[in-house]
Amino acid sequence: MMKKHISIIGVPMDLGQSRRGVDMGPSAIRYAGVVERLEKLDFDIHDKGDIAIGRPSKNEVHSDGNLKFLKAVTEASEKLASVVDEVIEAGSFPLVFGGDHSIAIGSLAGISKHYKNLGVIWYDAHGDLNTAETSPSGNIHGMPLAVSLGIGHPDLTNIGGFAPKISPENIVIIGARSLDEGERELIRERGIKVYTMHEIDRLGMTKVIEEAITYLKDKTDGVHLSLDLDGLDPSDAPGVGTPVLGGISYRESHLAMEMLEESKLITSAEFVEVNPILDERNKTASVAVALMGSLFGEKLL
Ligand code: 4U7
Ligand code: MN
Ligand code: MN
Ligand code: MN
Repeated sequence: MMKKHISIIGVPMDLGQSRRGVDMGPSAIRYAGVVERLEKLDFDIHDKGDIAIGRPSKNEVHSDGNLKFLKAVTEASEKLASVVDEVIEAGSFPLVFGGDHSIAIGSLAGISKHYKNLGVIWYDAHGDLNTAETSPSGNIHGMPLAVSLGIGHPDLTNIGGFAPKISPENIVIIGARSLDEGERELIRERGIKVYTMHEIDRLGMTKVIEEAITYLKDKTDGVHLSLDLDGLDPSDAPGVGTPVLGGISYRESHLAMEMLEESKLITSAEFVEVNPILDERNKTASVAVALMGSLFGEKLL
């Protein structure tokens, strides 16, 4: 196999949610040794540094209805989309560090240009399928999957100049245990595949990932992994803004990453919602880095 290129892109964004601190996620992940770890594997790592995130003016909080910091999130998404686009254009694997999950709007905009049928694995306690109309919080980090389906404010759905970025039958959500009513409706209406904690407990992670791979393999030409650290149980990943009890374990997550690596299906990835201010001694960033190790082929023996 040719030595592959991974390009790291940090997105110090925290305007998609209300708990400040997640903007320090990229630093925490780098501090946990991600570059050194992945360099030990068969990859050339190019750390492109962080995208510049503009600070909004004081009166910009509720800029548009129930969409907090719409303008700043839109600008950051456009920037990220073009950086991700360049990285793929150059033949490198985009590995994006959040920042809150609103950054997936930009990642998916940049990535999906390059695929006819992009698949998405959304590893998360939440569906992130809200719109301004259904969101209980107005936080855009609860909306990126809906936005990528072309549902939501046009400033967001049209990032990169086209919509939608993905289709509902190419999505697999894994780890869901906190869904709002509007999200449930959207899941039913569009027939989105969801493995809630119930299915993970009942089938086991092995079967869940096997099924997800089978489901996506033939109909997609690339698969983006969007991993929200709150998909894991808060005991394993305490440094997140919206923790939900009863999550995926550290070990199940490793297994999932190892199986995805074996499948050779994943063509881009992002690790989001690491909040060092809420963390215990950088544990959550370290978990993220360990999972990246497995995703990129680290082996015990
Ligand atoms: B995350 C929530 F209401 N659904 O929309 C919302 F529960 O990216 C949470 O998955 C969203 O962390 C969590 O505000 C977004 C809430
Ligand atoms: Mn391109
Ligand atoms: Mn999320
Ligand atoms: Mn979440």
